Amino acid sequence: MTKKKIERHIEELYADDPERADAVVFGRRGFLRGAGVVALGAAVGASIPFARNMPSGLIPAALAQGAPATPPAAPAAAPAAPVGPKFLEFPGKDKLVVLGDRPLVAETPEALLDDDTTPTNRFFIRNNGLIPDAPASSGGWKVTVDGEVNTKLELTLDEIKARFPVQNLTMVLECGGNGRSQYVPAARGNQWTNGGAGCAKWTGVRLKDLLQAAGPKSTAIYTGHYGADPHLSTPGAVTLSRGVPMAKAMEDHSLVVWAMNDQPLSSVHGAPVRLVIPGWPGSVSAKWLNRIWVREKEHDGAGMAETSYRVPIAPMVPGAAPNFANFKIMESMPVRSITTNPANGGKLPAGTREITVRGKAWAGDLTVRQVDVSVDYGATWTKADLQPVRNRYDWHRWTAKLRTPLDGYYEIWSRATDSNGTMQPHVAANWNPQGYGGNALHRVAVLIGT
Ligand SMILES: Nc1nc2c(c(=O)[nH]1)N[C@H]1C(S)=C(S)[C@@H](COP(=O)(O)O)O[C@H]1N2
Ligand SMILES: [Mo]
Repeated sequence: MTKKKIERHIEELYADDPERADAVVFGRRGFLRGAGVVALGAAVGASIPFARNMPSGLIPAALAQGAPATPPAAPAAAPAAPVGPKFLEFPGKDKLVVLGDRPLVAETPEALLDDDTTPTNRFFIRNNGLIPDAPASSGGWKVTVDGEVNTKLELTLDEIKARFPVQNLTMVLECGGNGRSQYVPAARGNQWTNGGAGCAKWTGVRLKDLLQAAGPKSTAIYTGHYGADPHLSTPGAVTLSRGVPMAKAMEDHSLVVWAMNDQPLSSVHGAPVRLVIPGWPGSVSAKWLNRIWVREKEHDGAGMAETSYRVPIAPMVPGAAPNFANFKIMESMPVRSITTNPANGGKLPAGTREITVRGKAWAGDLTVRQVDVSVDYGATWTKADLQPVRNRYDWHRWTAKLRTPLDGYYEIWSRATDSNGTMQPHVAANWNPQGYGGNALHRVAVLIGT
C-alpha cells in the first residue's frame, strides 16, 4: 500500500469503525508511534506535537462525531466529505444545528455560546410538540393554579405582572439530554453535543409568589406543569407535563417569565409566558404555560414515567433492557464545561505559541469550584480564571492561556469540578437508555499553521 492509501484508509476507518481504526493506529500495545503517528497526522491534517500523550482508544476530536463543520483538509488524501450538520433556517435564529424537524429541535454549537449572555437568536430550541398559535392578547393569557391549594387562581399575564415583584435573573436553561451523543452504545433521543444549553436574562415573577397566593395545603408535595402546545400526532393529547417537588418550585430562582434578554418571549421559546426552573432538566420549564397543578403525590404527567428524565440508581449494563424500578427522577444537572473560543476545527496562524482559551461552566443546582484546561491530552492541566457569577444559576465565564510549543494539531480539553468536588469524567458514565447525564470533558480540535 502507498502511504497516501494508508492515510485515506485510516480516516475512512475512523469514520466507519473507530475501534478498529484505533487498533490500527495505536497497535496492540497502545502506543502511537511510527506509521501510526504519520497516518493519524495525515488524517487530522497536521503533525501532532503531543502525540506521545495521546491515549489509545481516543478518536481524535477532529475525526469524532460532532467534529468541525469544516474538517481540517488533508489535501492529497481528502476523504469522502463527511455528512455535515444541517443548519437551522428559522426567522430570528442564527445557524443552530438541527437535531430534529418534527418536533423542532436545534442546538447551539459550543463556539456560538461564546457571548457572556446567550442572545436569543443563538438560544437552543427544544420542542416536543407543535408551536401553538400566538394568542390574540398576550396580556389576557391565563395561568391557572389549582389542585392542593386553598384558593384556585386564574390570573391573566397582566395580573401576574401587576401583582408580584418583578425579578431579573441571568440563568442557565439546559436540556436534560444535553451531552447525550457521548453515550456508547447510542442512547435514544436527540443527539445533543453540549449545545442543549444557554444562559439568558429572564424577567418574571417568582413561582413561589403565585403558589403562596393560592395557598398550598399541607398535602401539596409536587407540581405538574402544562403548556398549550398541541401534540404532534394526537389532537387533544398532552405533549409534555412534568413537575418538581414543592421545595424546588418554592426556590427564589424558580420563575414564571414573560421576557428573555429584555424582549417579550418569542413564540418558539414559549410566548407569552413560561417557567424557568434552573439547574434541573429543561423539561420542567414549561413553555406556553397555562396551568400549574399542585399535586398530593409525585406528578404523573407525560414525561414522568419509566426511563423518561430518569437515571439509573445502580449502574446498568450499557444497551441492556431497563428495569424501571432501578430508576430515579433526574434532579440537578451534572457539572459541565465548554470551550467557546477557539472554535472546534479552528485554524491559528503559524508560530502561535500561546492560545487564549475562553469558555463557560455550570453545574445544575451547584456552583463550579474550578475549571482545568489541557492542551496535551490531559498530561498537564492549567487552572482557568473564573469570573464570578452575576447571580445564582448564572454560568461561570472562564479564560486560560495555554502554551503550544510547535505548529500542528492540538486538542483543547476542558473539565470543570463542581462545589461538591465532583469532576467531569473523561467519558460519559452511568449509561441509561435515554442518555441523561452525559458530561464528559469537552474537546476542541485546533490546527496551528497548517
Ligand atoms: N410546553 C412545553 N414546554 C417545554 C417543552 C415542550 O415541548 N412543551 N420542552 C421542554 C424542554 S425538554 C426543554 S429542554 C426546554 C427548552 O426550552 P427552549 O426551547 O426555550 O430552549 O423547554 C421545555 N418546555
Ligand atoms: Mo429538554
